[in-house]
Amino acid sequence: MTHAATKPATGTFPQGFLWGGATAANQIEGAYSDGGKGLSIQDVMPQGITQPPSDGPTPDNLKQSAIDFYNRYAEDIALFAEMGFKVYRFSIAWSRIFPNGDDEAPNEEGIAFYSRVLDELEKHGIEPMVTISHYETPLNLARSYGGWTNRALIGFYERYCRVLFERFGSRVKYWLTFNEINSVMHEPFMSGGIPTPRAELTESDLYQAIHHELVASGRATRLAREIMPAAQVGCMILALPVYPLTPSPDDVVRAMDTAHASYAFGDIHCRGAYPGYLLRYFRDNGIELDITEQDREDLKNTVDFVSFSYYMSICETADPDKQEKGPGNIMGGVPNPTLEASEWGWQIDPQGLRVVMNDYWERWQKPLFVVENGLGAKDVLVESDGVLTVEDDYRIDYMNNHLVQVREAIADGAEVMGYTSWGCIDVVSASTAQMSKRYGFIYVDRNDDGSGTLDRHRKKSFGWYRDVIASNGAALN
Ligand code: BGP
Repeated sequence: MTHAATKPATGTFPQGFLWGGATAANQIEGAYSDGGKGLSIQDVMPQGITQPPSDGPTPDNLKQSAIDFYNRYAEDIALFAEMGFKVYRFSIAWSRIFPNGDDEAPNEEGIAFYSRVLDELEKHGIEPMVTISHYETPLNLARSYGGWTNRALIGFYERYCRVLFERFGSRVKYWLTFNEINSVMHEPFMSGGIPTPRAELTESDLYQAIHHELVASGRATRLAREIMPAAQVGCMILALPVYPLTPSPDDVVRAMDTAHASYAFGDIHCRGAYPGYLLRYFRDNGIELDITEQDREDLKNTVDFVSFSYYMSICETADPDKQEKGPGNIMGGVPNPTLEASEWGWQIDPQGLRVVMNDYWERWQKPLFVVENGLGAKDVLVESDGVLTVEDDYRIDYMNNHLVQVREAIADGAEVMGYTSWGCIDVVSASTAQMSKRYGFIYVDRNDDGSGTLDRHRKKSFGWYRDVIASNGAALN
């Protein structure tokens, strides 16, 4: 690949490294029914993944108004520019473009909104990176079609992609097909728009849904190449390095099996075919999928780069008495006795980031992009020199330590395109739907009960990240 033409010296970041931040439409925009937008699955998830979905929108759903990015995008993007962002990763809400998902024609008001966002980014010289589907499947596709269990979604998704590529293709170079695609096995509703409760779904149902998403991703990649030859398309994986809890070979094999369950998504996206270990799993478990010849061709449209989120690592063990899982990013796993955890119980492991980057680079030899990483923490707004701020040294430590490991992975030889921290401005949490789980460099005055002015305040980490970007990483400790 051409991105990093020259290898950086040990301890530095490549020239042109894309520093920035990431968000998702449903966690920031609000205005859930404005501008012709239809409902998405998020409109019936007032408690995130902690409770079953509601029948319809409920007033306690913070995402319906979120941080009002829909109206305040210009102010927010100006703050990103002040930090020196080179790239901003955001998602397009499918239900703003196709309110019901199966509409024949797109909603022009939705297109106009994202066009205004792109204008603003261009004004500040910030490269856009678009996630096409980030946990916000149109509700109608979930309720009337069964979400991604239904092959019909491939066609609806392709139609949606065609509109995005035709309308925005000359302005957006970096595209991600599905956010954290490997999470469908664990959160079928949020990740795959599948309304059937997890306990009632068979593994065949889930793998069939996954297959449809993978085919859709391949078709989107082919379409992107036809319509926007200069574009780069990436897959997006929830990265979760798996360590054996003990040196016992039984634990090592168990860790390998768990790791395979996620590797499969990268293997298919990067190699264009199902890996042997997954075919074996299907055989051993009586899983038979409907895979057409055309599907096999579609899967061959492999991605240009691999993007991923990284928050934590997990352990695995074969010991039946130690199977209890700790909390974590969607999947969780057996806790690591050597690590500390965030206030939400996600174990903090900066070196795991270097491990996973080496692993992915060696496995797929595709450029990597860290598109999510950060610390969800409770922040306290204080006054300092007459300005409201947050003294978030804990966040600075977390991010510094992770970025040092990105630098190490680059020194190890991994080709890395960029880094976008998650929730660069405070957003509503995906898993808990709380505002109080904050990741941002920018504090948003909004509380879990919906109160607050929505004013924005620069945290201490704001200036720290600005210095890191301005020095291309040299300011890291
Ligand atoms: C990832 C999602 C994001 C995001 C992040 C943090 O799984 O892609 O949408 O929210 O995790 O998770 P949470 O919001 O649950 O703290």
